[in-house]
Amino acid sequence: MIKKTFCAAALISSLIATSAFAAKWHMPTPYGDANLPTKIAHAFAKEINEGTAGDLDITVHSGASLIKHPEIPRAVKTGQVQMGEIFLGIMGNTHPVFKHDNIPFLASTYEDAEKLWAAAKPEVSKQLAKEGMKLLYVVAWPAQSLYTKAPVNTLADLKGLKMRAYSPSTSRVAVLMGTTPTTVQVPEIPQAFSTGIVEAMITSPSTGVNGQAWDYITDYTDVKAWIPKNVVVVNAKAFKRLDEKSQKVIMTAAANAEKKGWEGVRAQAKKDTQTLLDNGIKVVQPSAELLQELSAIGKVMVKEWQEESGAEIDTILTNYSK
Ligand code: PCA
Repeated sequence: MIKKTFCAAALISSLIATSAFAAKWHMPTPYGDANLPTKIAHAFAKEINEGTAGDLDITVHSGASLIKHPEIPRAVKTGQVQMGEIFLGIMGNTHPVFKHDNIPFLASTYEDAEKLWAAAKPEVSKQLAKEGMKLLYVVAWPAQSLYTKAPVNTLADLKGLKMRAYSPSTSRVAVLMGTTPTTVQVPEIPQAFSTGIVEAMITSPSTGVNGQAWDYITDYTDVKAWIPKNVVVVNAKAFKRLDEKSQKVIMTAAANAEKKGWEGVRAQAKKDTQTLLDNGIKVVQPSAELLQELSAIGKVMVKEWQEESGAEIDTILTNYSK
């Protein structure tokens, strides 16, 4: 009897402890569970759940299941959710600093992409803070290459095609390529191709594999034009309200996540390119002329970008060239 009372009391006090201190946070992400950034997001949340002994319990809602991708920045900003993952480029219309991410040949190796991120990070972080968000980490996608229904030697081969876009900058790339941009989110890619809404796209081998690109395209020209990133952010007020120990757990988990991303992306790129090949897609290296044409577009875009917001962009470019 005494024992039973004790157990009940222990149970009640543990319930009180849970309800008084455990915070339940929600973290919407745009892409499905098969993607590297989403796997990293799950591991990140787990590390925090364990590191705070359950005081901070983060649920990852992948594949835009809780909030549609374009709505995620606002959801975090307004505190509707506490954390979120966003493709950096989609914020290009909010502020030009986010556009560093989708410019052809500004950074097309993983080493340069890391350098570009180091150069852009202070400005991106500042801008996010103005929007009430704290930067936690980024995860890079494999380099972006060209998917088409016929071989491509030069841009002339693409003229007039309907090109998928996924950010303001990629719409601009499409226009400068002589194609017509249409914004299509990842889950809608297969249907957009089968209904003729788009006829070509530039994205990672991962997104191609994810959407079984072999069902609707034949050629993959490995231009590796840019290496974009997802960013994970936390609502600044929600972060401030946490005790110091929990804040530290989050920042350590964020640093681990970012490291995992840079380490994992190269192998992921190789593996997914092989899967494209295995499924019958013709994977070819780009012609020198095509590369030249695309890098000329990159130069135009850097110039336009500088004109948009001189001071911040010059800081990024100066940091990057060091
Ligand atoms: N996949 C995402 C973003 C970049 C990538 O490789 C997409 O295609 O929308």
